Amino acid sequence: MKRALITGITGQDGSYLAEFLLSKNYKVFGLTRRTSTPNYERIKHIQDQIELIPGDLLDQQSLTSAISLSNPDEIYNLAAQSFVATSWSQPVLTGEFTALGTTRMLESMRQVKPDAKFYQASSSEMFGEVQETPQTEKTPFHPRSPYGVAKVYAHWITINYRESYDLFTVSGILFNHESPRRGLEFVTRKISHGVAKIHLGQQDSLILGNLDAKRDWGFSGDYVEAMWLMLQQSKPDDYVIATGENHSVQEFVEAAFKVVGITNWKKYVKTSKEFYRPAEVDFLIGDATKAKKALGWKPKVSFADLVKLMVEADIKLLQKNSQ
Ligand code: NAP
Ligand code: F7E
Repeated sequence: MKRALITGITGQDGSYLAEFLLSKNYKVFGLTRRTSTPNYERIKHIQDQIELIPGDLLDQQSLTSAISLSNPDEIYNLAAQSFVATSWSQPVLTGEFTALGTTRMLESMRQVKPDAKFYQASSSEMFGEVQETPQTEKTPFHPRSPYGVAKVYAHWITINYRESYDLFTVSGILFNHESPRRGLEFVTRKISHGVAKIHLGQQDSLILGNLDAKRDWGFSGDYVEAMWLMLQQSKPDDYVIATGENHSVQEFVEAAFKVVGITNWKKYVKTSKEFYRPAEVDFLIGDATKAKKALGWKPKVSFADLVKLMVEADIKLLQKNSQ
């Protein structure tokens, strides 16, 4: 039985990846940090099948212990301060978690389990102000937020440990991927949850920021498979994972209102400077040709299906909560 350690197991991707690896018959370990109230909402349905190990990206010893205890064949480093907007109000913490946290994980792996395979959660935010379209593994980076800058550091330190110590380390450059488990502050979930509330008469309006930003949105459940595939290759390499299609925030809004039969969405949507960013990433679209050829990966859930499944899941959730 293969063994995997997932950092960030309580997050969106961590929960889908844990499910996926269990379906492949892995023994799954997850790193969790201490909280004063439990935050196992996304993994409660599989909690009896996985083993949680306490630890924090800020604490080197706890990472070394987690790797030593789990003795993993594969390490998936998904933990990070992942919300771009927060990275301006907490830039140092974002650097500590998202950038240096990766070095700490790599260093602990090098010391304790150098033959493990390591996956780093790199991001399309590294492309920021895009230097070419569509973006590939070869597109130069120009990050536009402290988060993006931290991810560029983490990306290069992952490559550096591969080149310096001959470790099996890979970076997946994943474009935005969403699901009903997405945090409520990210724009897609904010919209699907807001539209569900408006539909149920629990909210009158939805206040958003820049409606013109365009993103290449896929489904998280599809993207965790790509992470696993990268670690099944004979050689470590980096891959872009994306749908190859992009849509504006406004298009997401329109599609979400359409799911509940509302066409005059402008009646409900307001914008506020509060949700604009100091430096915006206007336009992202990925080219996943390399992953398609080398990994045989392709996305399964379309944009329209993603919007529908998120809005419908939020309606169900709100109905359940109000019972
Ligand atoms: P998420 O839902 O925000 O989950 C982040 C996870 O990291 C949570 O489990 C969180 O734990 C954990 N974490 C944060 N700080 C930590 C610390 N100091 N020590 C230990 N654990 C810590 O993020 P996601 O959407 O699943 O994304 C997973 C990874 O992929 C992240 O690295 C993200 O930056 C990257 N990424 C995401 C996307 C996307 O579109 N989703 C695209 C590209 C890259 P708590 O539950 O305790 O907060
Ligand atoms: O913003 C615009 C906002 O916060 C998307 C993370 O998973 O994907 C994610 O980062 C766009 C931006 O995601 C609101 O200005 C408008 O242009 O959903 P988001 P993100 O910043 O793209 C990447 C790949 C990651 O790696 C990150 O970890 O939507 N927008 N109005 C808004 N955004 C938010 N959050 N809220 C609004 O009201």
